[in-house]
Amino acid sequence: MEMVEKADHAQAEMLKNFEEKINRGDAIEPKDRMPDGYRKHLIRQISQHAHSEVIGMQPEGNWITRAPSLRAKQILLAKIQDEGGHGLYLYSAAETLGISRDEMIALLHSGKAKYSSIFNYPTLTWADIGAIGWLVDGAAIVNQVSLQRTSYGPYSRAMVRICKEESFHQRQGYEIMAKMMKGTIDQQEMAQDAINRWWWPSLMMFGPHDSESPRSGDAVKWKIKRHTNDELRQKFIDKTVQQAEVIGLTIPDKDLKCNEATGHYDHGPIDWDEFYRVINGNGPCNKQRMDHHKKVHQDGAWVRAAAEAYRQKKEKQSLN
Ligand code: BYC
Repeated sequence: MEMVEKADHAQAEMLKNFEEKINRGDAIEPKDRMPDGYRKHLIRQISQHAHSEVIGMQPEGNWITRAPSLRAKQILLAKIQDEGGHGLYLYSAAETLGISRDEMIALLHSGKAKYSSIFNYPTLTWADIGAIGWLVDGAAIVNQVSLQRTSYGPYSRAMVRICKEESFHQRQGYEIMAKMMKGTIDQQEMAQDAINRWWWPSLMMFGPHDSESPRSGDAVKWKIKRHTNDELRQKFIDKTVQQAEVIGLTIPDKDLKCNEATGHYDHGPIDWDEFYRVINGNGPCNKQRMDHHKKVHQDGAWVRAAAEAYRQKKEKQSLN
């Protein structure tokens, strides 16, 4: 009985210290004691974020061989390489919480871990590469700037670097769209078609409305999320509508209008049936994305085995 009481007391003390830290706005670091729910919440979110970065390389990789100039190809290659790097920082941040890379990949392959809905749509034309950079990276920046102040130290620090690279990505996408809008009628139509297809899925990247978001309660309480899904979506809409106007693109939402009372753009309804279809594995490219990831992971097994053999050899040498 006494031992149970002692354990309860220690648990209550840990919770009190943790909550005080969160309330003061201090970062939680890997060696700090933290509630199990906080650890699990972060493992889920950070690993899903990492998977999104890596799976996101697929739709863009599809256009490396078809980029319209050497300059465009170099920029696209650099961008895709950055996304791979973001995945690696994020897997490392998640590993500090006590899960291994292998476990995270196994959860992805079994369908238990999600990745961003946006990467289950196909890239049909070069303008889609512009739309991804401008809208998808644009949406990612809005979310990630907010996450720079997330309460978990390693996640917050990874975000600082990632945001710097994402702003270059957003600009390269906007440049592609701006260039096409100054081009031929066919190019302008291609750019408009891309925004017609990518606009609504980009809004879905922020997740369900706050009233339908089961994870938000804990995330806000623990300061993992510093802004809610709807707040960030609104921020993205407000800044993107103006960018579209500057280059002559039309946002495909007939209900979109500036609300003078709030100072924000009101928008039409989002198709949440489509969102849930996609996150439950039935989007246009879910199967293709997962099949490709599994194949490449399997094909790369020899690289992981060689790296491990090299590590063991070095360890042995250092002991001699
Ligand atoms: N897609 O309670 P909610 C990039 C899930 S990559 C799929 O609101 P939460 C880039 C959610 O996981 C950008 N699933 O959850 C890369 C939950 O399901 P589980 C990726 C989604 O976590 C390459 C359920 O729906 N960014 O930038 O509070 C090239 C209920 O949702 C989505 C991040 O990952 C979605 N869109 O909020 C270019 C940012 N939305 O897990 C660009 C970090 C919701 O309970 N993540 N779900 O089974 C976050 O900020 C938050 O996790 C979310 C969702 C805002 C995404």
